[in-house]
Amino acid sequence: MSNIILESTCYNIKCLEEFLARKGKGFELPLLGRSNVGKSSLINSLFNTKLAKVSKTPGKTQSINFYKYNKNNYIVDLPGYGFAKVPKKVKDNWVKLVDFYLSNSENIIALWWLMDANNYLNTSDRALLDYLQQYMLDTYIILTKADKLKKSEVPKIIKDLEDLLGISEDKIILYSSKTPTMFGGKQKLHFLLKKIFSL
Ligand SMILES: Nc1nc2c(ncn2[C@@H]2O[C@H](COP(=O)(O)OP(=O)(O)O)[C@@H](O)[C@H]2O)c(=O)[nH]1
Ligand SMILES: [Mg+2]
Repeated sequence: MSNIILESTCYNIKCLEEFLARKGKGFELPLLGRSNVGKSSLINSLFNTKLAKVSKTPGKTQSINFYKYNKNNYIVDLPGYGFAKVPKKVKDNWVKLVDFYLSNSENIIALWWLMDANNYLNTSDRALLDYLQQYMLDTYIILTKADKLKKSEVPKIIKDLEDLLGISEDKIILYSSKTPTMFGGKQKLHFLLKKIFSL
């Protein structure tokens, strides 16, 4: 059984303001990643649901989705970045929405930054590095599509990310939505959720 529900989908600042003004909310955990990285698939496979729309067309979802998790905490699905064929207007809207949310929410407890394990820290990920630094979030790296990796590639990937991001190994998690048990991914992420939200 799934223990999340999609509570709000925000396409504009007004909607975000209304969400952030709600009383009695718990913590929020935003999920960020390049479009097509596998964010929706991760949400669905992690919580045994089909709530998140999976799509082959990058840059489609330009909304912030608030999934209520375990009574009053929230998993926050941020719109994907790095879309090549998207008009400037859409990109500007991404910055506006994500900026507003990250700057104004007082309940963000950590960040899950999703990167494709087969193409990590690519140009668009790197472009986000400086941007994210200003928010000083407790960041975890989730490496998606890990089913496409050779096991022998894993140590180098972990070392690269440790070196380039200054993030410790225990904050880097390999995950496959196709085979969630692989690398103990699903179990590790559920354990992490409990830790992050102090459940
Ligand atoms: N092989 C593999 N493909 C995946 C995985 N997760 C997502 N995909 C595929 O990647 C594409 C984008 O997935 P989606 O979850 O919609 O990405 P989002 O844009 O980040 O929400 C879809 O075609 C998925 O089937 C994974 O763990 N392994
Ligand atoms: Mg998605």
